[in-house]
Amino acid sequence: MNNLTTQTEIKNTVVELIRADITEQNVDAIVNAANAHLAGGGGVDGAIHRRGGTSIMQETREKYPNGCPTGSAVATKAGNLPAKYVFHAVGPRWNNGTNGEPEKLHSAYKTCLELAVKHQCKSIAFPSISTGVYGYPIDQAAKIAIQTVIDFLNNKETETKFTLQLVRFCLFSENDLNVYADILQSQTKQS
Ligand code: AR6
Repeated sequence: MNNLTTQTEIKNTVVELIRADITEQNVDAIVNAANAHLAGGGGVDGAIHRRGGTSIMQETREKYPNGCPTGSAVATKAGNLPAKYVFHAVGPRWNNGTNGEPEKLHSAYKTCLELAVKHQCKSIAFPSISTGVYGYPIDQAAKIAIQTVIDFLNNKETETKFTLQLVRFCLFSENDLNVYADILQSQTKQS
């Protein structure tokens, strides 16, 4: 696993899609698909806490005892992982799509991008938030994920503060990778 499929550049920042385990990524920040209690769980969340060690959970308990609202994200250090930071993003649980899911998913991705700039990150890796346990349909979630990144990069304001050189999506299955690749291709053609 780890086959690079698609890479494009938006205003000097590379956006790429790979099939990979996010816990192995040597980037400044990786994003966790967490829950609002920051209580740990399965999927990416389980993998990050297993490989990152207990210091990550200790830090979330100390700094964010009330958890994190859906649609937002909070930062911790990354323990034993190669990354420097973990941004714990809380995506929405799919519930027909008529309960604010698109806005919440958009805002979870956007908050992570803002945290990356705030922490002066050069690189960030995202999993496909909400499309596992939370059941968000992959094609709809991928459109929001990719469009949020494209808009954020196109709208960046001060060049001097903007450190991000790489935004990577780590997809866990070939199907997810193909869905993201089709959407990245069509959305960068339009923009
Ligand atoms: N690297 C990259 N992607 C992964 C990895 C990994 N190591 N492991 C799983 N995926 P999910 P959600 C993919 O369920 O839907 C947890 O219990 C997975 O195949 O991790 O946002 C939390 O505590 C899927 O495509 O996150 C929450 O309670 C994607 O990551 C809840 O699940 C997201 O699946 C959050 O659910």
